[in-house]
Amino acid sequence: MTPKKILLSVAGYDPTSGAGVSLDLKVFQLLGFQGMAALTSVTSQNTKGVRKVHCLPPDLFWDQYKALGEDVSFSGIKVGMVGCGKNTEVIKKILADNPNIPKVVDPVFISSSGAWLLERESIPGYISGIKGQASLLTPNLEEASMICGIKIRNTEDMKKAAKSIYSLSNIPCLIKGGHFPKQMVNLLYDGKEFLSFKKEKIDKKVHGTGCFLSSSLLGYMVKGNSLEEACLLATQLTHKAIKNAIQIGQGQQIISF
Ligand code: PXL
Repeated sequence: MTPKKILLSVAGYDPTSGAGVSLDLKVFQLLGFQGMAALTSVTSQNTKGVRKVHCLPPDLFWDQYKALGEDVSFSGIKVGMVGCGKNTEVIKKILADNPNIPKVVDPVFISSSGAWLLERESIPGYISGIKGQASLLTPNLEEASMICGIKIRNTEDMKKAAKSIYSLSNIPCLIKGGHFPKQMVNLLYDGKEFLSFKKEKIDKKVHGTGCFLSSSLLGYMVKGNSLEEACLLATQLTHKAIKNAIQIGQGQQIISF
């Protein structure tokens, strides 16, 4: 049997496994990859919300990555929750250390329950620090506004924001429009043109949809799909996973597949 390709998740731990590294690893497995992870941070939370965020020391975070990297080679990297400003330096080093593989950065700043997963003041330095170092950025509407300062109310605003984020980061950008009231539009800007990926809106409060989308995007890119194809396939798979989401606790539903 040929060995499976290895994908690395660089993200935080969510004990519900509805988001964060443990969700990423399940998505990697679903798409036929071997998953590994370097943990940035640990949260305490349940389906009702995040209670605590603990950032791991940058040297421990870096050492997890180094130990794996000295032993195996990665075919792709997904970056999710960073946890704190100090760890953005380590993210920069990890991305720069892997120039030739697909890398998806999900700029996770705030949980749906309102907890900061990266301090607001660290956001501009994080985005400028990873300039040109990833294949795709996947902010939601709120995160996109935090990066570029543009308030997004419609698809025209989304286009302005995507262009602005591209000029700040030099990285193609897929803005996730799942949080629009009526429609679900993911908008891709690759520095040249816009492409939109639409689905009917599912009326459910589901945790972890952003993690699911970004890790499946990485999987589809590593399988050899173009950015456009990967966005289409990952939007469809995420839609299916949201449809299958289950009520497991007393708060938000979690993705199930
Ligand atoms: O969905 C964003 C997210 C990502 N990663 C971890 C999280 C959360 C939200 O709570 O806890 C670890």
